[in-house]
Amino acid sequence: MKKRGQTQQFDKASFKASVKKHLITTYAQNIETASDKHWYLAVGKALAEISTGNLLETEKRVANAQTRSVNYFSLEFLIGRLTGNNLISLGLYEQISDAVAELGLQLTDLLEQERDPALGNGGLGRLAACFMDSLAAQEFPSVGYGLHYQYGLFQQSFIDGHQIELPDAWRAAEGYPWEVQRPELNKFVGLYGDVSTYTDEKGQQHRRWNPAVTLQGIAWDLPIIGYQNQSVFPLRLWECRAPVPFNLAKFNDGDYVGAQQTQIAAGNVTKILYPNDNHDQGKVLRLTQQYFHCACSIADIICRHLKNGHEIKSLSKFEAIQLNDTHPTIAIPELMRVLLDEHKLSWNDAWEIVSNTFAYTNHTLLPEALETWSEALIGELLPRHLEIIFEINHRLMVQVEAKWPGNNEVKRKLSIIAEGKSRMVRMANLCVASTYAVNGVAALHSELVKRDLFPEFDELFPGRLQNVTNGITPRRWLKYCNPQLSALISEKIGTEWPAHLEQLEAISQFANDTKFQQRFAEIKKQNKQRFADWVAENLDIELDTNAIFDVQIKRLHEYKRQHLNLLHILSLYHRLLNDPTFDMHPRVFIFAAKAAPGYALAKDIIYAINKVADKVNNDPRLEGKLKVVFVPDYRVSLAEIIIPAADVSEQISTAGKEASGTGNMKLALNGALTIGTMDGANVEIREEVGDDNIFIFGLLVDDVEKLKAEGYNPHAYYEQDSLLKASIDLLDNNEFDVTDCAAFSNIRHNLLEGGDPYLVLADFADYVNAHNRIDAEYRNQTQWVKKTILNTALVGKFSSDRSIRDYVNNIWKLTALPK
Ligand code: NBG
Repeated sequence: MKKRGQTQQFDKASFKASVKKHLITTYAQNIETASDKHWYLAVGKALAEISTGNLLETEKRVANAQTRSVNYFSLEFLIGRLTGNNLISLGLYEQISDAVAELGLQLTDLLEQERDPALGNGGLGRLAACFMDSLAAQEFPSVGYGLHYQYGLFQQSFIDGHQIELPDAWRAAEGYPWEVQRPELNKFVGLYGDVSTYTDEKGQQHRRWNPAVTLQGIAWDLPIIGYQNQSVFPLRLWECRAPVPFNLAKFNDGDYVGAQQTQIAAGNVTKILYPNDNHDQGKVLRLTQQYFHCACSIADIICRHLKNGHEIKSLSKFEAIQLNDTHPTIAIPELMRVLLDEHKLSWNDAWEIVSNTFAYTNHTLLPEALETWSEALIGELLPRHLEIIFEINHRLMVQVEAKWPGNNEVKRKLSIIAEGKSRMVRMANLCVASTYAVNGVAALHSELVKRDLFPEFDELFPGRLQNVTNGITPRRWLKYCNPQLSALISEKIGTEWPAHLEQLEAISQFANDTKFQQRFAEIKKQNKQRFADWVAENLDIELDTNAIFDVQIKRLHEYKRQHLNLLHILSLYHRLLNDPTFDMHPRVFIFAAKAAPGYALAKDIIYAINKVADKVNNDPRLEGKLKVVFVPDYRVSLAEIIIPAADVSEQISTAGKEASGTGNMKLALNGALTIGTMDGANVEIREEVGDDNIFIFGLLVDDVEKLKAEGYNPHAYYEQDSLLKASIDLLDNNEFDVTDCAAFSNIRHNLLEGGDPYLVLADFADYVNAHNRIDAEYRNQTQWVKKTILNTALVGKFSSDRSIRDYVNNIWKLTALPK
């Protein structure tokens, strides 16, 4: 038997033969004329052969281990390109690079052919991908459950500075080489219809849902390859189709459109990923997606459980289900329905299982992101589920009455059903009432979940509310994306760190070592050059790598305050032109961000940044000191070249609004210094790297609340601070070549007459000060490089391996697979 727990065994000759075989037989290409794209597909397929074998092997080991698995339910998995990363996990990067070189090809060119599978919006989806990687790296039995969207997050381009959205067909016409269909796992899912009561042969009454519509769930597996351990776990994505391909009778009658209607409607369910980050749009199709996802996944878990020879009653002993935000909450009533109506369990037995199976992660406090669904809509689409939700709520209200007798106010607050003109089902309340653990995603956020969002629930269910600070996978976010820095680290501290990131601390002993500093700085410089070359080639903007590369990359949202960054840029522009004594080290401000298509102000901010960029990049009076680059179509593969090139990491959300952030961790790990507010995981990053190695500014959570309570007046700041006034006024005059004047005035209006809801003006002065400190400190390169080394060295805590261990120990209670 081959020994496990090592890197994959590899036979170069047979690998090359397999690539050629796929090129010819799978993709019908001639060896002599095949394009890089077809070679990439063939290489992907040849590698997928290895991982699919290991996936089946791992499934058997999980079944034999007879221990608990976690099922990670998420509407989003922002996995990014798989091929390069999978090569790292297989431990075959060098060997495959050699093998394809012998075929006359360059591996890096082939890897560029892969389109990012953008099956997520932002941090929440990327976190799910990092978590899957860390589960596999540590061999914890796990399945990721998601949707097989035909189109991922829209592709973004700019026309005259405006965001344009195009469909993202992430799968090539030839298919995605890493995915395999699992037809034996396909499922049927009902919708609509009614509920009836019947009496069984034992004389017991039961409820039965008679759906009016049936959909089919097609199972696709993507391999999650454990880091150099040969275990492979599935990311199982459901595609929706109609059970019958088309209506033959209608077709024969000549009604060609009518004949396809059911198939079209079913196809729409998994057609697109909803492009909203931190925002709930409340669309019927979205609820349908959520239910379709949950119904397929719950059915799959139960099938597996029974197939492994277990009784239904022992479900929670073998399966935990983690709800990634409230998006898959409908899984709770779905599991109740299956246990009550299909397995004929009593309410108490079913509830015992459900409330020991589910756990829920909250990722936001923003009211507009907390999902609610109209009771009428749920009643129509899922009539049986609504009954079950009512019963859960009834029992919850009994508990509330027992704890706070006669207190209707607490009842109104905790109720799953919100009263009002149209009654709404609050998914977060349903989650807290039905799960055994609820967690926030950074220490500060988890405190606010307890203090502000669910204080009474915390009293009612002591200990249920917990914290698990987010993390990022060091394999993709250092080893893969920054190969030179990785090599330097390995040279100094050995090669174990990608699986034990806390070992990086040993690097801090070299922080004052001149030789090491030089090498560290040289690598940063080369990474800046790599990115500058990309920008020159793709955006036709020349960047000087001696400038400070100042990076803000994340979804565009008012609370993330890209417009605060913009105001600072305008202030520099103003000073460079008007203050002859002003001196600054050259800076390049780099943005990348998608705005939700329906988020008008976010789009205006993109437009404004683009217009300011056009001007400053071409204004000779600035002598090249100020450059602004807005990189279109932000995605994982772009993050992989921007992050290693960053000197400064902008994490400038209004305190209390960013639950955690994870880009902050990636940038610090790659040696960028954070300029940030005391928000989300910035607080913990500061704790780790120390006050001297981070630039903290701005109001604290309590200050924000106090200022708002006192009656915040942005005009006062505008009038009193001449630099702020000059910067805002630049939004108003004809300094920039603006065709859409409304976009500029909307931003100005939002900040002044609109009341500046995210306190941009209140934080401006302190933000400018922090930037002035950055400017001064960057000029002392020895000190600066020392700080960047310490950032890399001291952020080991933010490995998603540690986050997963926290979940495993405190929530999921899993055992790693035996070797
Ligand atoms: C996001 C938060 C981020 C956090 C990620 C992952 C949602 C609803 N929330 O701060 O805004 O890092 O979740 O936890 O997308």
